[in-house]
This record gives sequence, C-alpha cells and structure tokens, in this order.
Amino acid sequence: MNEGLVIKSTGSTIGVLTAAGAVVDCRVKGNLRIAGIRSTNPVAVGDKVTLEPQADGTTWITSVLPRRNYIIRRSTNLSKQSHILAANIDQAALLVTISHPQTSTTFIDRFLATCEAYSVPAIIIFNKTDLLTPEERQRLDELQHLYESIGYPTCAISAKYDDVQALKQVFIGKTTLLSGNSGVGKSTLLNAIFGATLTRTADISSAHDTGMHTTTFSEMYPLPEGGWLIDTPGVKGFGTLDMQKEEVGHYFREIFALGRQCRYSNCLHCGEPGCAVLPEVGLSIAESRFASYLSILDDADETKYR
Ligand SMILES: Nc1nc2c(ncn2[C@@H]2O[C@H](COP(=O)(O)OP(=O)(O)OP(=O)(O)O)[C@@H](O)[C@H]2O)c(=O)[nH]1
Ligand SMILES: [Mg+2]
Ligand SMILES: [Zn+2]
Repeated sequence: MNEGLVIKSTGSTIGVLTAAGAVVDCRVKGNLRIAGIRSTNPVAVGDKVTLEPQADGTTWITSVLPRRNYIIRRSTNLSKQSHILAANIDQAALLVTISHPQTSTTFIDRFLATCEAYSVPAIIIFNKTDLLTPEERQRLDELQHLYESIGYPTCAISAKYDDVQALKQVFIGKTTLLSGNSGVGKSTLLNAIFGATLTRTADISSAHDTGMHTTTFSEMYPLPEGGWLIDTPGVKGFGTLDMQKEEVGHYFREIFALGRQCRYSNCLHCGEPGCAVLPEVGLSIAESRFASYLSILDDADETKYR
C-alpha cells in the first residue's frame, strides 16, 4: 500500500509527500472519519496517510495512520468545531509579540496548556524586539523571566533585523509547529531561517495593528539539515479541549507542583480549605497565570452543559 506524509493542507486539496519523493495533490475519501475527534479537517499537516490512486488520475487519501500527538484549536465561536493544526510534532514554538500586535498572556497560557495536555515540549520566541519602547522592553523581561522560571525556554529576537541563524539549532532534526497570533512574524522567521522567501508575508494594517492573515493554510517545510518547520495560519484564540475541571491544573506546571500540597487531591484552588495554591497567587504564582487557569476552568464548566 502507498503511504505518504501530509505536508500541505489547503482544505480541499492536500499535498502529500510520497515515499518516492514526489508531492502529490490528493483528496480525502468522502467517508473518511477519524474516530473520537470532531474536527473540521480529518487530515492534518504531519499526518501519515495511505493513498489510493484512482482510475481518473486523481489520488485519494484512504486512511490516516495513528497519530503520536496533535495540536488542536477549538474555534472560539459558538460552533465549537475543532481544527487540527498539525499532527506528529516533536515540539511547538510559540511566537509572541509584546506589541504590534500584542499577544495576551491568556493566549500564551492556553497554548502552553494545550501543549502540556499532549506532552509536546514548547518554547516561546518573543519577536519584534526592534519595535519595543523602554516600558515594553521591561514587560518583555518580566514575561521571559516568568516563563523561564516555570520551565519554558524563551528567546527574544527581531526576525526582521537580527541574524537568526543561531536559532536554527533549535529546529534541526525535529518537527516543529510554529504558532502564534496573526502578524507576529511566523512566516518572516521561517523566511529568515531558510534565507529564501518561501512564504508570503504581509504588512500589518497600521490602523488596527491586526494581522492580515497572510498564511491561509498550514504547510510543512523541510530543513536542509533535517527536520521540518510547520507554518500555520495565525490563530485568534485557543479554545481548550474538553478537559475535566480537576485536570486543568495539571497543565499549569507551577500550579500542579504546588497543588500536591493542597488538603484535597481534587482541589480546584478556588477557596477550598487547606489549599496551597490560592495563598501563593501574586507571590510564587503569577496572577496572569492564575487568571488563565481560571479562564480554562470556566470553559470546562461550559463543556459540562454541552
Ligand atoms: N519591525 C518588525 N516587523 C516584523 C518583524 N517580524 C515580522 N515583522 C512584520 O510583521 C508583519 C507580519 O509578519 P508575518 O511573518 O506575515 O506574520 P505571520 O505570523 O506569518 O502572520 P499570519 O500568516 O497572518 O499568521 C510583516 O509586515 C513583517 O514584515 C520584526 O522582527 N520586526
Ligand atoms: Mg504567516
Ligand atoms: Zn488547592
């Protein structure tokens, strides 16, 4: 049977790299469904799939091989549909900008929690350091310090003006998902690392500082040294998965660590007696992190009534 690796997904057609080294445009066989996942895309970039050439010259994707992991984004609108950003990844790199546009800590924390849920190592790359005012530079320092202290590697760059070749080392030999809000510079970083213009970038509309959503589909790029980088369309928000309330704290490393000292093992850190976490909010646990934790707890509440 023919097997291939999905390297590009535009929705209707899917680019698959075959064992022979060719990229074939394929279509998903109509009745293909992946058990247990309700998503808008049954096949995602990074998937290994089986192929079946048809008599009319087209090729069908007939099945998706079991996934090692996947990163899913639940749409923030009411449809509650999910979209798989990528599958079978080794690590995720989140691009964050302090300004132009501003990435919220809720967004960062939801992304990190999603990575934790799938045991995908995450790194945070702060971009556009060239644009920072002194106050924003201080904010950058604070956030870098915060996330490093929790255990996430961070770095701060200007993808546009710095020499980012050193950053390449982080990506060699691994499949990395590049994610972040629209306009934070994912495609720019990718281009800078490859030293060639592989994907389009766009100017941010200065009126709103919002991105233009230049990248409209996910695509995987091979590194000459080995490994893959996956450019994804900018994400607005990160809905989280159907987590049990008691589970949410597991995906915030520092809350999880401290939570072991709570009197009740299923403590939600919302005012229960003997809670070890709540008294530390604003001290060893950042208020922004706890606020993100609470926002996901809220979601968990919501899913309960779905
Ligand atoms: N000043 C400055 N501008 C940057 C930097 N990195 C990217 N940009 C600009 O920011 C804009 C958006 O960059 P993109 O690379 O298209 O952003 P993206 O994250 O791929 O956006 P989507 O594809 O919409 O998700 C472009 O005008 C880039 O030139 C940087 O380090 N400094
Ligand atoms: Mg892009
Ligand atoms: Zn507690």
